[in-house]
Amino acid sequence: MSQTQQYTAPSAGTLARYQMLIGGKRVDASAGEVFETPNPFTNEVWATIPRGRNEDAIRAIEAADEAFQNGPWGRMTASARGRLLRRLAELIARDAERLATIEVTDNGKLMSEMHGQLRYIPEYFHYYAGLADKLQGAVIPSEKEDMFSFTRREPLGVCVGITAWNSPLLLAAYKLGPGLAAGNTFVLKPSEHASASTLEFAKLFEEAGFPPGVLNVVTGFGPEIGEALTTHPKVAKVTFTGSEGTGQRIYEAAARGLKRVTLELGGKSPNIVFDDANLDNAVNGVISGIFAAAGQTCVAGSRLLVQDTIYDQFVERLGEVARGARMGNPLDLSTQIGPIANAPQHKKILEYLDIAKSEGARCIAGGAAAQRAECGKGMFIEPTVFADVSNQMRIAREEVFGPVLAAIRFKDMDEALAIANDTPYGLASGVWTQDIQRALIMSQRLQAGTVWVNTYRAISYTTPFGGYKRSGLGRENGMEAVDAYLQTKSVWISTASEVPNPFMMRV
Ligand code: TXE
Repeated sequence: MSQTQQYTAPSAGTLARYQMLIGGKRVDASAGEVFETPNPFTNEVWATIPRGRNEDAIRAIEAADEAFQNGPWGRMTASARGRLLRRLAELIARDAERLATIEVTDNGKLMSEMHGQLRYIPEYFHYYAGLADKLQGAVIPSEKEDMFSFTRREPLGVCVGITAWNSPLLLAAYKLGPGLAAGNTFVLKPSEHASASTLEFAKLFEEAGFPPGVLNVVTGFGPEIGEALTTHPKVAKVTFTGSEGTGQRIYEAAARGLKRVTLELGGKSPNIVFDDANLDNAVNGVISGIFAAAGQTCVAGSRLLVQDTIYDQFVERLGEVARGARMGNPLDLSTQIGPIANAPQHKKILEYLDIAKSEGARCIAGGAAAQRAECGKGMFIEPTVFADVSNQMRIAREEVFGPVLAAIRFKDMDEALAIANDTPYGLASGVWTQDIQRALIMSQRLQAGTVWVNTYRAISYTTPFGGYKRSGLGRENGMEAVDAYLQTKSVWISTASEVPNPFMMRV
């Protein structure tokens, strides 16, 4: 792909009309309702999405349950499940460009990033395809001479995956890879702000040869469709990526049915720069943490902690990069900062810019909606750097989810750690230093599910990902992720010729 290659939105000039996937059929919402989805760069409606409600969720859950209980999926060998996942991976790779274009049109992410993501997502499915037939139980060395015991690792049943708008397909891969490898069936609900790529992706399941009902996709607004998804008795597990508030509601609803839950919520991740760091690399690392994807990432390094000896010069360098960043059409490969994905998020970021200013933070770059010609009618925010931020300000405590950096000073490692850990969140963190001892101590003492040293925003299907504290529950990615989609059954087989005293427990 050349840097100058231009892409066009999938349905330029026409309105795409999407349908849900339930029980292997593409269907409208039962009530026939739809909602419109705008392209955040042009601000024009480009597609309609079914406005599913609880009754549609119930249809999908029943289809997933039928596929789990009675369909060929439940009887399929783990190796055969792996083969289907590998085929799916190949189809995603084949369609990477098309799927990436749809996601960019829907949520404004950069094509340069999405193309990379879509080429990487197949690796998730290859990894978990390989794991499918290695999920072994164990033969237990029983202390009872006449007993043969072993364990089986079995799927949970119907899993509901609820995803956010910032990376719908990547988040779906986090959930479907381990969940399907383990033998579960799924109902997936993408965000109402970016549903199209997931609906398009679902078509590949049919082509790959998955039995009907193994993956179902419903769409709609959380409050209108969420109750059935999180409380229906046939749902065994809910796995969610989104905001802390919605995560809490889902956790409460799922708890009433004693469902398993995995939650990946927001963060206020510290990116910490010591004065011995390679500062060119640190500048790039801080930029990638906060301005990539216009800051709309759960791991955004939105709190920059800089050692006081280099604070002023470092922050000024960031200001320069921010002011010079190329904004514009996300489909253009040379664009560095695209639009904000949706109107409520744009409004929320603008509110935080006002809050930061009223709290006394010093704005050294950006600080407003972008008015540049190349931004057209899109919902853009200028990449923003606030200096002289204290860790008690709201701009340092609450997730903004936009290109807004809050820069805080520290004196030494102890103070950096105290500030970094003084947050309700714990999703990620970054450390920039050339001192190995300091890097190790920091990685040990930072309260976060991920610590990046001299890098930022790196992910892998091989490496567990998830939050400490209020950033979530459980882990996605890596071998550990699959455990959350399995339950253990212990099987006891007596080799004795008779049953001993039936009035006593067999201990
Ligand atoms: O999130 P929600 P929103 C954060 C970010 C952003 C804020 C709001 O700070 O500003 O969340 O974004 C579904 N039952 N993150 O409003 O509400 C909803 O339909 C069941 C961080 O989009 O959490 C969507 O599919 N489902 C995040 C999903 O929950 C419900 C990434 C997420 O929506 C529901 C994106 C209900 N009652 C935003 N209500 C991250 N961790 O990366 C809503 N939903």
